[in-house]
Amino acid sequence: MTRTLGRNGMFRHPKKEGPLSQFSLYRASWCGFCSLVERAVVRLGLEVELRDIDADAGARADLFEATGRETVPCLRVEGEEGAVSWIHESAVIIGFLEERAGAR
Ligand SMILES: N[C@@H](CCC(=O)N[C@@H](CS)C(=O)NCC(=O)O)C(=O)O
Repeated sequence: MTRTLGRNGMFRHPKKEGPLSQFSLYRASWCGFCSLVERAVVRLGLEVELRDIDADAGARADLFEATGRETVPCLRVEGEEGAVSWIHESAVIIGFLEERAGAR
């Protein structure tokens, strides 16, 4: 199952004219570190697709294929030109999102 926090999963830098990126948060409902990231997404007013690795076997498979782990939270970042990166660690993810939101 795919849900989106925010409007449509796409994010444009609110303060600068920047590239359009798409963020997908791989998460699980029981994961407290995931909740921390989700709260930051709401606080920062970002739009992030949620991919639940328990509810969606494809999401779990995508995460494992890309990272070699099933650890959540993990943020998939796809830039406008298609470059993809995967970020683990809730504190690192939140720091990245804060920077992208212009919050620091
Ligand atoms: N230090 C990490 C901890 C992440 C973590 O421990 N995730 C747990 C769920 S809360 C997990 O995915 N464990 C299963 C695994 O690593 O395969 C963070 O802050 O994101």
